[in-house]
Amino acid sequence: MKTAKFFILLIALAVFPACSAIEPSHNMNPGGHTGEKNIRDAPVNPHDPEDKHTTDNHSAEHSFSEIERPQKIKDMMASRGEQDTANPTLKFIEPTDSATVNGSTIKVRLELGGDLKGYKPMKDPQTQMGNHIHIILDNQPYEAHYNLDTGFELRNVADGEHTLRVFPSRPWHESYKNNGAFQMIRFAVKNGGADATKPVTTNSGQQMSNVNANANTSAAPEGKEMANSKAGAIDMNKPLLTYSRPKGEYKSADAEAVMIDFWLSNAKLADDGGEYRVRYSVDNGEAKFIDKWQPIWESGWVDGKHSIKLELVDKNGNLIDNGGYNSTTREITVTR
Ligand SMILES: [Cu+2]
Repeated sequence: MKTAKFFILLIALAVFPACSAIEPSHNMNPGGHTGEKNIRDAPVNPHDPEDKHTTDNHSAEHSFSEIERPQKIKDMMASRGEQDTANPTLKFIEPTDSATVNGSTIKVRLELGGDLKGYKPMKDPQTQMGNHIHIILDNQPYEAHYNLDTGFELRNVADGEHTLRVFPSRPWHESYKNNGAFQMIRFAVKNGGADATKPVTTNSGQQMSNVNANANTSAAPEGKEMANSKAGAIDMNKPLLTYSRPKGEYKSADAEAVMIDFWLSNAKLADDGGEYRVRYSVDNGEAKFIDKWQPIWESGWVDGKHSIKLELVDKNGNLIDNGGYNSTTREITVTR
């Protein structure tokens, strides 16, 4: 049976020269194989970039490879002066930890501190880029918060328990990883009356609504309609992996190298002197490992939807569970 499926796949690959022609199902479970077989001791770069569409023993997967930090990001870093060595810290002004909010709109107000070295969140009107804060409700994709003066509104948040995670980010979405940069709180919504049937924008963009319910504020806060979610059963003292990137849509030059970035709490990776590893896979493919807490860049993307899975595991490859947040799968769209 397995062999038969494999041959059907070979035929499919031969018939469709572009792999995007067999999406969308190919990226979820290619050929029915689980992607689990190579988990242990997987070499970092076993795929020859040249054998992308041939029909050898791993033809069902595209070949992704880890590449070094792209030059354009190095250039941006160089042009930012000392900012990349800053140690920004965040503090929740609102909501506070364990707060109960009556209403489905959650106002998030943050205070930035620490050794900033010129770091300031702000969206450049020309480039639509800039330093910003990543705000994560429960384990949803993050929202980008650029203007700390106006605050950010999470709208249509469902009744019940929630977690909120925040950390500062650079214009290219790489997070700051210093002590105090990451903050996490719990809060609850009561009688909020959120509409669970409301269509929610996908995670593919930063679609900011201009509708401001509060007519008295001069500058409208940034904000977003949130998908229906609730908090995981998180132990804040246990190892926690926070998925940050990739997210959304990657077009043309941006699709050449896609950054994988995350936040780690209460856990050190193997090459940082700890006992944990971050395991990742693309399109349910071969499992690879990150043993140092820093972003990596992957190349080899073809047009279409792709899934990225990030997990926190121990040295033996066992998942370290923490309320479900330590194993997160996201979908991105690539248009080259
Ligand atoms: Cu970002």
